[in-house]
Amino acid sequence: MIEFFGEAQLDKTILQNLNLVEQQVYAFLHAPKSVKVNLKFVTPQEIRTLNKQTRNIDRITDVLSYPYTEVKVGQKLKLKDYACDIDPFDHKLLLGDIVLCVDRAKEQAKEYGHSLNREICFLFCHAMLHLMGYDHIEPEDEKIMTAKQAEILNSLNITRTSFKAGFVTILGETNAGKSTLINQLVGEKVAIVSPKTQTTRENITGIYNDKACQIVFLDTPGYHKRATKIDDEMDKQIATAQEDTEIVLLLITAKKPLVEQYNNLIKKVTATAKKILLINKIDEVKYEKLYPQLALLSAEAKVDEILPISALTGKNCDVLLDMIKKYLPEYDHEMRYYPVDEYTDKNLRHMCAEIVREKALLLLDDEIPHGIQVVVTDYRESETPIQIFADVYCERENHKAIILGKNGDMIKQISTKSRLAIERLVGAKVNLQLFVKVKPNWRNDERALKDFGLVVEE
Ligand SMILES: Nc1nc2c(ncn2[C@@H]2O[C@H](COP(=O)(O)OP(=O)(O)OP(=O)(O)O)[C@@H](O)[C@H]2O)c(=O)[nH]1
Ligand SMILES: [Mg+2]
Repeated sequence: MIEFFGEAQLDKTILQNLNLVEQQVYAFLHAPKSVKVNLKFVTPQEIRTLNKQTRNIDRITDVLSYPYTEVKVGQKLKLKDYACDIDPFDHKLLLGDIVLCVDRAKEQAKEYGHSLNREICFLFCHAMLHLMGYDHIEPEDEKIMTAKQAEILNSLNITRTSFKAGFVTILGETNAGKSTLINQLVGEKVAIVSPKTQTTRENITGIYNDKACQIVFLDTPGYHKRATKIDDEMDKQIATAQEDTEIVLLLITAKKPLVEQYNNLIKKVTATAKKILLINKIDEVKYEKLYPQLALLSAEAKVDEILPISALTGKNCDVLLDMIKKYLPEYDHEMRYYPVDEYTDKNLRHMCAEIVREKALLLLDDEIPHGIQVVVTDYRESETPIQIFADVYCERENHKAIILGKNGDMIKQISTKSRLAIERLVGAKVNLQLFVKVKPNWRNDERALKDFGLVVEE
């Protein structure tokens, strides 16, 4: 039985769960039913005073326990051994006082990214174990206590109820590595990548799933100078990607001055969401060179977190996922915006067209790739091999000649590389046929942009 003291204004379910935790502790430790504890809710100032008075520590802590009865771990608690300590009114043995600071627990729940219910139950269980003789001064004892605590809370399903879900938008200059990062985080190729600038032209959704979380990432076109109508559309894509997102990842690269990049980027960000600043491509620079710049950046940047990563090698991407999870909203039920087996919002036709564009970007020099758009005109899945027909648009006749190459060599290379990548994607043999076409100045042509699906609906 718990006797509550003090104002906590806690949800009824939390109070019920505390009773369950208490009963479970007794059940797991084979304690008799006629025992009780006092649970006192206090303010941060009160727990600080108690810490000062009883532990000589000037700090606000989460929970304190004061045993009245000496109980030894592993020793069965028998009421007859404590006959003179039993309360004559209710015939129960008081194990001790637990003092809990709800405000501190609220802060910790936020820090750990889980519910207040889970945090309070955890703290209470921890304190109950102290009253039952457990402690964590020696590492060996700590192991035993932590295991028992997990066993009790797991049995009540308290640790497993939380689910995290939300939207995360990746922003940054062109070529910073945004598409490489989304592919790394999702574990699938959702966006094409190339060393050329302005590779990504529209927002692409990539979905990360695990047992307790779904993160919907949005890759965006990189910030770059405007020259044609397509650039205006790309700007609109970036703007819409910042609406209704929980977190923005701001990507800069370790290869250029950090503070300058940050200042340029932050000016363009409109989202009011949490901000995580990522310094990408750390595999390409020496840490000693980066470190002083990082120190300057930390002083300058007004963001929630800063993290150096390599999207290419995956370095620190696990840390990034944990960081993201910390800031995402928590649900007490499974909350998925997309089915668990979906990893992008784009269909196969679109992904095939993008693969062809990626290979063209990789194989062609300079200006031509930016004027290329690929459209899959036919996709016959029922045939073996799968038949795919695609038009490759460029802006001028002389560009067409370059894309075709001498004796059709270039288009053959683009086609072979694309076919192999598409076969990996669809897991089947493919026959790919490419047709090079000219659409003069299409990047400045509203109609053509609309036909290519590159106009943002307002
Ligand atoms: N060395 C190194 N290269 C990287 C890293 N991340 C990305 N790159 C390379 O940087 C280039 C640009 O990568 P993308 O992912 O296409 O960049 P982006 O930000 O999506 O570019 P846009 O779509 O044009 O905005 C590619 O050649 C990548 O392989 C990294 O962590 N390390
Ligand atoms: Mg990109």
